[in-house]
Amino acid sequence: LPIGVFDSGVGGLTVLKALRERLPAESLVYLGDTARLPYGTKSAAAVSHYALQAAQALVSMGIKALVVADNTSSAHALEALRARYPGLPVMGVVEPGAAAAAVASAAGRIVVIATESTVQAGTYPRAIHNTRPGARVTSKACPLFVSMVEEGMTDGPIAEQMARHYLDPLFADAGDGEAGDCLLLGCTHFPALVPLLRRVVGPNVAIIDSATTTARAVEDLLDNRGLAATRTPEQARVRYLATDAPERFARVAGIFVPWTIAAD
Ligand code: DGN
Repeated sequence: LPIGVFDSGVGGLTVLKALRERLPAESLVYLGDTARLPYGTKSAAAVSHYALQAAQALVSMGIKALVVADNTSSAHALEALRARYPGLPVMGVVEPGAAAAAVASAAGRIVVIATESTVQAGTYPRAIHNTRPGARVTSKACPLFVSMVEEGMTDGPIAEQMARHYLDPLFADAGDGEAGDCLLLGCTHFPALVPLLRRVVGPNVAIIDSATTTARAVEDLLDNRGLAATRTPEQARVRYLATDAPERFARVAGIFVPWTIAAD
């Protein structure tokens, strides 16, 4: 059976890409809920409702594990999903990203950037404090980054101005030792901005991408449960489903993955 990967839209392809790199022998089925995106501006109740429906669609198709690539759904609905499917391994992006940031941050001054709804949920700070109770966590909603990336503006003067608008206040070193020392990317779209973000925050800030940390966590989870694929990478299949506008999905996908996609 494949691993089911769910996102509100196209951005979760950053997680799918990390999964393919880490677990090339696994078949994957990706569901982007393009009909109802963005989740990032919606209430906890709406996001949870959507996430449970999307998970049900994947479960009905037959999957051996569920990866919630969408940060907003992971922030609001992970416990509900685990409770609904007790026999199914369910992995979100918040726990692996938070744990990696807690370890990578030298001084424990972590800045989480995410959608408004993820920030509101407070799940990232809670998860970071589970690993590192003394960390100072600042959360910053960066909603404009999402549309900017979907427009293909991952660098250049406008993108840089936007990044400085959001991040300079949190990373500018005023000499008081208060500047952030770790930037946690708490949204599917943000890995596409890494070269720009690196320039803006400088060389000494650890940048943690929850897509790659999640792929590692999924590998461990499958190994622990004895569910890892026994086939060869050539036999692995990847399928893409979108709940609306598959043409737009396929087009915007090019920003996130270097291969061509046809969505059903
Ligand atoms: N996939 C969403 C997230 O990771 O929070 C970003 C896109 C959105 O729904 N706004």
